[in-house]
Amino acid sequence: MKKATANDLIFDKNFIFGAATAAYQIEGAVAEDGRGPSIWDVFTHKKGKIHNSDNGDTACDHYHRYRDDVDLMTQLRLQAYRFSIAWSRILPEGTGRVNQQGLDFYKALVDRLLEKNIIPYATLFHWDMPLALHKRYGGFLHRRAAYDFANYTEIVVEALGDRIKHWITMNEPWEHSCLGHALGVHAPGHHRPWMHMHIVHNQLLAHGLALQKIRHHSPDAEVGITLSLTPIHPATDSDKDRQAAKIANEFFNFITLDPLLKGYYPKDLCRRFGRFAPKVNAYDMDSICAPCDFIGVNNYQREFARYTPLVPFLNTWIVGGTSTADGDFVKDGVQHTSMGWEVYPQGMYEVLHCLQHQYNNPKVIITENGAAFEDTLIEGKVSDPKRIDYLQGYLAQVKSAINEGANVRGYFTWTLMDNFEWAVGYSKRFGLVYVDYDNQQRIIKNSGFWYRDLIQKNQTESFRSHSSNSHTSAIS
Ligand code: GCO
Repeated sequence: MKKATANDLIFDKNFIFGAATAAYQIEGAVAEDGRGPSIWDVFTHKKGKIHNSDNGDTACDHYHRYRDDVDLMTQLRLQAYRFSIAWSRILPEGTGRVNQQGLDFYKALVDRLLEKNIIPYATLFHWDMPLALHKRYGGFLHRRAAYDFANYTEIVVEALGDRIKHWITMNEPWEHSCLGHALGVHAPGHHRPWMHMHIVHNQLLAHGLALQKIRHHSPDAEVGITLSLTPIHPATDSDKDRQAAKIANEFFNFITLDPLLKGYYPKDLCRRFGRFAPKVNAYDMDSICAPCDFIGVNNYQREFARYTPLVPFLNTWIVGGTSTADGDFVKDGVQHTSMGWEVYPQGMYEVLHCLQHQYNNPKVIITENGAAFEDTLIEGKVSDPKRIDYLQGYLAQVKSAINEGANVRGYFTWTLMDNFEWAVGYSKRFGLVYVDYDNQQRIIKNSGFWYRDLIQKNQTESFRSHSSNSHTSAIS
């Protein structure tokens, strides 16, 4: 494929460039200033759950270093920053008593961002369920979590809604359910695959109820939800594998898109789950599919599906991609990241094309896209050409989709700085900024400088086109 040049990556003047993070992955300070524990605090301290027994106790120490981290964002010329709010910093027991110090931390962070003209995009749930609610009823296993989440949202929006005008309710409900509750490789580490659709449903309900609260308290705010969307291709051309890919797309992608944007769950999927399909009442669906302002898309790779009679409900198995390999390698001429994920920029286009044509072209913000590679710090520098190629390739596909009419308004790379990558701990580095965990030093990688230059070039171009437009109108 022809490589995109910087000129191919000039976007509309209102297009926003940013970077994303999540609370447990960067903050540390897990027992400070009244924060209550979350399921991740417990899970990471269980033996054998996380690579190298890593945990988020300190992470990037962002809780203490947020001022410097915002300065880094300024150096990168970020226009927006997506971060998440830790529910248990605000409500240490998940409900009830409010911890003012938790609110103060996010107020200070947001004030610093606003001072530097960086637009805050706040995610309200990025997988760190308060431990108290997990103990009380299993977190999103129970629909009570949706109501408790809405109350927590109300508290946050009342306190921060004057400063934050962009909200993301949930991050990747499918992954939280599948990885955490079905496969058990993420917190809370449960193995209840039959509950998967219920847990997804409860999170979508949480989104819908939170949306109502935000609309009520902050009518001028924009609200969206972030989904991880991964195109699934058939492993071979056989009819069975094609059918498997169709089911897998329903299972991975349409399971959230359909209810949010069409108001119902994929019928075939519900039939397959039978009595384990969610029991949906009309009120639930009205909340879930109430119009939100944007769909947040996370895309990293594609997957392949193969038919198998051995997997209950779905008769489908995912081959390639994440499940089979680890390490940064080239297979059949195709680069894979150090997560073992195939670099497949066209997948981004496929997702955006699907949203445009099958879902009535909603406004989209790419809320995550990025790659882990084996970065090394040599004489104070990190040269990471593969990450630059990755970002360039994916952004070019975003541009192609926009050229064909897709309604994409912004792009956040995952991630600002290397951080705690869940089950694989600190072994994988996704950042634009390298973190030396021995001394918490931050070093901007070459990809960070590349991204900064791209943002700057976009700003200059839009300034140029803006001034030439106003010139034209002045003489016409
Ligand atoms: C995700 C997560 C991030 C991950 C990233 C890389 O939403 O999956 O939002 O927390 O770190 O996707 O795996």
